[in-house]
Amino acid sequence: MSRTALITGISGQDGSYLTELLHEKGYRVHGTVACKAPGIGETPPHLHYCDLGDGGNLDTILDEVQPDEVYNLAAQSHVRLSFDLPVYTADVTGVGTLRVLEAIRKHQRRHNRNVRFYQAASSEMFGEVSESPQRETTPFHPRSPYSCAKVFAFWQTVNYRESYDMFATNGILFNHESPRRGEAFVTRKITIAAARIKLGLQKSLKLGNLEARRDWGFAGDYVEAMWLMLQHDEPLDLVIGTGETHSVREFLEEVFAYHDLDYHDFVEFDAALQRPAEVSLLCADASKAHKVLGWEPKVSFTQLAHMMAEADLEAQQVHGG
Ligand code: G4F
Repeated sequence: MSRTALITGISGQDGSYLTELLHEKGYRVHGTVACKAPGIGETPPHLHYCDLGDGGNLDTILDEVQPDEVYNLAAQSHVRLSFDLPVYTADVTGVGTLRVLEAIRKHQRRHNRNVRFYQAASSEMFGEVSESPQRETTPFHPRSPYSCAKVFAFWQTVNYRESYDMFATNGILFNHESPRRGEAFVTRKITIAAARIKLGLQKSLKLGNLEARRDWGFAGDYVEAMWLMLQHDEPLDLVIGTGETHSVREFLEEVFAYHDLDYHDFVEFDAALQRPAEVSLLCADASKAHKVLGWEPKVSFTQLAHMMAEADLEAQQVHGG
């Protein structure tokens, strides 16, 4: 019998890739969107409006959908914005996860059924890192309202697992990008601007800290890890990343060089784009995920940068101007 999944925040980058993967695997896929979320990627067959800052209709949605698996991807996920909206971010990204967990716990009891839960935890929780690469045992030191909210959500997930014997897991995902990445994140901001500069549609690009280092992978690879985590025989918290770290400057160089451009001619520093506290270095040790799930990333840093550069060049040729 086909299984049913519920994805909160289905209209984001990860929601669209995960929907495609689950459809390929024969799932019925339902998703929640906040009222103002833009639709991207494949249109899911069953949409439900739900804002995790409220969550008042989660019980109804769960009773209606009767999911076997819930993927909690909904969040206010922009780190810099979280400094402007700290309470909102804590509510949606942190307490919102608790609202989902509590709704699942009650739903399981009402219907005497089991639901597997995936929480989109984040490498931002490691923050000011005490060791590198970061693994499951690396202590958290969050550096933003966003990552503080994610740490809260992480421990609530662990607590529901330990208190109520729920199949609740945390995927500690490092940065993952794609041509569907939101335009306010640095990789997509760069690939759009580089394409527009190449086509003569834009003259310059303003950026903040170019020295921050991230472990960037392809979102399409990472949703597979999410799914594998819920197929495993026991609920675990796992680090998912490539094990390679690159600076924002390196991504910039790679993308501009793809278009035969020198980024020095176009990029301007804008202090307003810096963060009150920065995460300087992230690099994953995903050896446990490899061992336990057999998961490995397939797309390299260079392939990712080129894939995004090419997709935005095509998009700007069609829709730019
Ligand atoms: O692309 P970013 O905004 O992503 P960030 O902050 O690493 O967070 C992303 O990855 C996390 C996983 O580790 C997720 F949990 C989170 O939801 C999100 O998806 O910024 C990357 C780096 C930062 O160091 C930032 O300071 O790029 C630097 N940066 C430099 N100039 C910029 C800019 N970031 C943005 N967004 N815009 C700039 O102009």
